[in-house]
Amino acid sequence: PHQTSTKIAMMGAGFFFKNQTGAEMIKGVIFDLDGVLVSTDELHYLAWKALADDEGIHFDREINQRLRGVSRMESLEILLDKATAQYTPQQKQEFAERKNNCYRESLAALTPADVLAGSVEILQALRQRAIKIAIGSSSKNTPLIMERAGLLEAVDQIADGNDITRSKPDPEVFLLAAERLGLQPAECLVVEDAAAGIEAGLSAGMAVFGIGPRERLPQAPRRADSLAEVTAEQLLDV
Ligand code: B16
Ligand code: MG
Repeated sequence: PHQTSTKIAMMGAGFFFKNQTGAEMIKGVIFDLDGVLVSTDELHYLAWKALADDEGIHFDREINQRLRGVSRMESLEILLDKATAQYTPQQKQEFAERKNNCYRESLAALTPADVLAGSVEILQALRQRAIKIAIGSSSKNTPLIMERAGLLEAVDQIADGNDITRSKPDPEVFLLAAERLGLQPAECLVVEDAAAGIEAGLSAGMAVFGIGPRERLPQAPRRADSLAEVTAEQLLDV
């Protein structure tokens, strides 16, 4: 009898946490940072471009698109695809540091005005609905960006490039964000602008919402051009 009542209670709990479509109820939203809440893409581009120009390597905005959501060292490897010379690991480390110093200098000028349209409204609307909010970013500069953008108070937890060993499309950063929110992966929704991030969210077993053009995010089950075009209800309606 005890087993039966436990089973009924568990079934009841399961029923309670599912919506009409049978999907898990979303209790937490994990936002990617660059390209979703803040537009730092141009600053990344200018810093990589300065490095490439210094080293006489061809680099343009089209190649830059491939760096979206990709870690710093992986981004450097993509940039070096066009290089004719071979570089030692020490030289690569120095290149990455040089790019990062240039990028961080430009972040000093970042202000809350650089927060992308619709972000603050969505964050507030989610808070009002008692939805937990986390950042799941590949960037090791996340703490600086969050502070400069004035977003630290708007989120409950942060998981970023400093916390992980495997970057997107590996799900590590999103699984860590969910854990820090105290939620199961199936209770979380990931909001991402990069194909690698969509893949990471899906393999984490989370609901996923893409921000950006369809051509860039063919794997995204749902998408919008920007957060300004979606309401909190639409985001949570999985
Ligand atoms: P950093 P996200 C990513 O951030 C950027 O989209 C990507 O372009 C960048 O290379 C990566 O962070 C690492 O950034 O050099 O600052 O550690 O989109 O995952 O928030
Ligand atoms: Mg991004």
